[in-house]
Amino acid sequence: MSMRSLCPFVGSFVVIAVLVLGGCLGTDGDSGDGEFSDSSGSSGGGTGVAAGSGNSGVPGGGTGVAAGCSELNANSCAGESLCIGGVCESAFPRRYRLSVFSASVPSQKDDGSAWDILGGAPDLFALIWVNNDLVGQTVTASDTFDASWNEAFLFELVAGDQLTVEVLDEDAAANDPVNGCEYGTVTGQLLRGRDLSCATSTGDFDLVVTIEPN
Ligand SMILES: [Ca+2]
Ligand SMILES: [Ca+2]
Repeated sequence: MSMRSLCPFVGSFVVIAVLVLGGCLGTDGDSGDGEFSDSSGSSGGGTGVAAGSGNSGVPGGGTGVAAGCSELNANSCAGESLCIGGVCESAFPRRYRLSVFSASVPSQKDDGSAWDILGGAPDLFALIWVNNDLVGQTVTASDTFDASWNEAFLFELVAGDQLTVEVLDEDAAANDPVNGCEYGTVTGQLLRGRDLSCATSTGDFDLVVTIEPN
């Protein structure tokens, strides 16, 4: 697929120190490289270590917490692993459930024209790509700038896979690309966060996506 210029985007969702790397497929040249201050090696995945070893105030991380990871704490496992049932498990290969919840899109195209002829609102749907394989497509939400889908898709991820969620405006002639989240090579760190949402820095586009082991 011929995509627009890549516009890296870092969405920081500081929910219990969850860091999510998301990339937007925008045409605006926002920059912002992923800078994870505590990417590797800072995990408290050891045994018996009280949660809250991170520097961001993990709630409930008092002493006396039993050994084991927490699915709510993206720092409680490390490397290419994620917390499943209180245990750090290998992230790959593994089957995942990706949920596409909603998207909000700009009121017009980048060139200032309306999404549809006669000024109509777009007809939005999302595509989920693993590498170059289409693994999911939502239904089309017609004539809206704020789509809600609440659809989930199951697929396997292996190490090195590239993941993208793309939003388009369905048209009779040719679909208009809108934007999306491009995650690049999927990592354990990305998956530990569970939240794959992304947004443009201008706030005129956002996409709410989650992923969890299935
Ligand atoms: Ca259109
Ligand atoms: Ca329309």
